[in-house]
Amino acid sequence: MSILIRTPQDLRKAGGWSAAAHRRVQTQVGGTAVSDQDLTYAPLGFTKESWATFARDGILIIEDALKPDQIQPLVEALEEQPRGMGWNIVESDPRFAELIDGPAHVGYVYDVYGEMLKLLRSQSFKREPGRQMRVRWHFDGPRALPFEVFGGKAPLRIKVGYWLTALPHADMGNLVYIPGSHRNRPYLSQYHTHDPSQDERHLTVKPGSMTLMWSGLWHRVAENRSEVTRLNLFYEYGPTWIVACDRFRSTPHWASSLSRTRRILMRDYGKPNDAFRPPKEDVPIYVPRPGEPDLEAGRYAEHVPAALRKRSTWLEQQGIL
Ligand SMILES: O=C(O)CCC(=O)C(=O)O
Repeated sequence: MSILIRTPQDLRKAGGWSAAAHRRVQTQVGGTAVSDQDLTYAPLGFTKESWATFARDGILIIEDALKPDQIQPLVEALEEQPRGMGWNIVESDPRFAELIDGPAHVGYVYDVYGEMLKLLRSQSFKREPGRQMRVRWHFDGPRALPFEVFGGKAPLRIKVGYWLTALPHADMGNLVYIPGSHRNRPYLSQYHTHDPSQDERHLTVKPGSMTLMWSGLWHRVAENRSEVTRLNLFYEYGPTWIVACDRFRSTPHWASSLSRTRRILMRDYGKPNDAFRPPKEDVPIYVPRPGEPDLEAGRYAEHVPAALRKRSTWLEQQGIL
């Protein structure tokens, strides 16, 4: 069955990524014919409205990102994790590796980091009742010279959260955050304490919900006074030139077992300069979505290889950056 898809709106009508985005496509990228094996276009991510909410609040909450039958295998994989907090979990279980390019979220982070996309960290959390496994107020990333100093229009890291157990109310080991605190707020009087803030919100979500968090958002973790263990996963992304914080290198035989897209997103490069200029075999990760404007059309002479050309992100195409 073929579906005629010319624009992202057509794709939405066709049932979104699950129905159409993983269809094989053949296209021209930067003047080079890519008639390649498994090249697809990225699942849809932000709309102008959802970007505006994310930019305003520093957090976007998307319900039902995982279907019910996707939740249980992840719960089982997480329960098998030996520790309360797991790092670089994608290497520890194929059920977690599947999410490196998880179709519910990868379109969002691709909209921001485009062809430079990298998985910076994957983590699992089991926050058990009664355990003092809390985290004080902080924002993610460097403290002495925070990412936001370099420009606040887009985050330099986005943390995707998958919530596998219900968090219907506060004090269940919830993520606690201050909406909008990623904007012009490098200081917080409660920094490095568990003291409440009058502006804080406890994240309450249904299982299967997904969150996107801007790297500069102030957050902490509440005590878990319930009888339920909070189970969730974090997959954090940024551009390739930001260092990963859960690994130096991937295990070679594991990395070589990954699909092309997943292998690229791990960015397990032996040559440091590849972090700035990814090798030509890793370009492109995704081909342009149908109907996506080509801002680079006509800007390069033919001899410039595709891997050395700019390719605008969704944020740039929308005029947001
Ligand atoms: O577990 C959470 O809700 C947040 C954890 C956290 O603060 C962090 O990883 O930076």
